[in-house]
Amino acid sequence: MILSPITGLYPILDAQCLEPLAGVSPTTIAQHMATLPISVVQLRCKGNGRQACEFMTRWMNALRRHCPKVKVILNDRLELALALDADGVHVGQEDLPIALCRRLLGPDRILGLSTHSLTEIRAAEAMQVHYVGFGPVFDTSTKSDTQPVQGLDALATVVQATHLPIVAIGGITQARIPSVLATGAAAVAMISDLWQDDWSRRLTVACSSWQQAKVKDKTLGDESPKPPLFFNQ
Ligand code: 3NM
Repeated sequence: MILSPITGLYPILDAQCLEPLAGVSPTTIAQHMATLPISVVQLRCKGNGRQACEFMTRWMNALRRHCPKVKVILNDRLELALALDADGVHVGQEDLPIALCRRLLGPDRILGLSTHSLTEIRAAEAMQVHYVGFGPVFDTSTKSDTQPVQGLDALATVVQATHLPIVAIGGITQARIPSVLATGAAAVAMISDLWQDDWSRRLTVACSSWQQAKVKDKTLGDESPKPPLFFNQ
């Protein structure tokens, strides 16, 4: 039994957003991640099958070698997750049905689902998912087919309404981390705010803002009311 890795910064390594950093190797980024309190990352590639296969294989190799304790979740590509022995899969509402994903993944691998309303979260509660993404919390230009912006109040409402860990996503920047943490969200998923020229500083700062905000939250006596989630592994 291990404590849920879905906590703190949940960086998404998105193939398109990483393109401008093509000169930086996955090894360099993975080595830096190994120095930070990061427990989970997601690999996301919306390219064709071959591009996704190459991208995810390259990153899996670098992450397994340099940060073996970090859980690696693949966006959508269940077949690659099995082939590459990833730790889990994240799917959207329109992707493979959750029951089928769970059957194929087996009981232990992490399964996450994107949601955009309390109704979708209620449905997720009856499924075998470990966490739900909820967003977009703020405006984002990274994903074009997103639902309307939800805002922090809606995020706080769904966090209170469910036992599932909520990963906040969409338009999250380092400056917004404290207000997202204050809602009780388990983790913050970030893409575009991380993958800039100064990615290394941004990763470090995002991790430390989360930790500082958490310490402040605890000092104010507002510890998360939710029990920790355990995985059988
Ligand atoms: N899913 P950024 S928003 C991949 O609302 C994704 O489900 C979303 O990227 C959702 O951190 C989003 O650059 C993009 O805003 C998040």
